Amino acid sequence: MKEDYIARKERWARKMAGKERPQVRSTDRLPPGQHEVHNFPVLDLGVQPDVPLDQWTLKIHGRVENPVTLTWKDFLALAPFTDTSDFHCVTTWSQYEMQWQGVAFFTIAELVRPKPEAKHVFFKSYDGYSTNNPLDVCLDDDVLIAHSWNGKPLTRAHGGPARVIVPKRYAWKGAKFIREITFLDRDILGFWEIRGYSNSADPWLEERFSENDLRKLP
Ligand SMILES: Nc1nc2c(c(=O)[nH]1)N[C@H]1C(S)=C(S)[C@@H](COP(=O)(O)O)O[C@H]1N2
Ligand SMILES: [Mo]
Repeated sequence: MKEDYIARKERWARKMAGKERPQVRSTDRLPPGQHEVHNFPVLDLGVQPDVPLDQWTLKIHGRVENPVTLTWKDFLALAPFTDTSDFHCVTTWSQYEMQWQGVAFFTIAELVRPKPEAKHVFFKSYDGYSTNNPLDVCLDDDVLIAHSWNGKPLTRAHGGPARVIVPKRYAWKGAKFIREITFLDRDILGFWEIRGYSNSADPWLEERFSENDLRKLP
């Protein structure tokens, strides 16, 4: 795990320095069962919480050496990160070339310093939503907490003030309206994960529903 962390950190450092070569994209970049859209649909639980920036905080805690509660000003003072990735919603739409600006998850990890037993991350949002990911998934060099999309501040509909983006997972694994990030030594399922959606959620493996879910049976 230690060596793995160092390898990830090196990749992240190269990316932060702008030295990472652009990803090689396959000509067939659409995951199975998806179709391409250009209109960035909105998906939520019917609530788009209004969080004024002077009241916004992001609490980051759990199995870490240095728990923090960031204000909006603190958040913007962290190293800026920009990345372009494709976005895949489990309801079958995908949108390519989404440019996100914000703070790399790796920067957050460096700030709070996960303890050795931290293996999982739980995300909670201002609308009551939650989701979970393994720590190694979060430490990929394209995962970030975004405050802007295609050069403009995130709208409330799209999860502003800030949202998590995990490009290699279905989009429900990225919490909009992010409020709290907890590092854990065990896995806790989030909002959709306890309602029958896959816990691993890899679009290339078409992991939409959990293995025990009846909807997967013929
Ligand atoms: N807080 C919160 N985050 C969320 C959701 C939500 O309902 N609430 N929906 C998820 C789902 S299913 C998807 S596809 C994306 C949608 O993001 P968008 O509305 O910007 O397209 O956000 C994810 N994150
Ligand atoms: Mo979704």
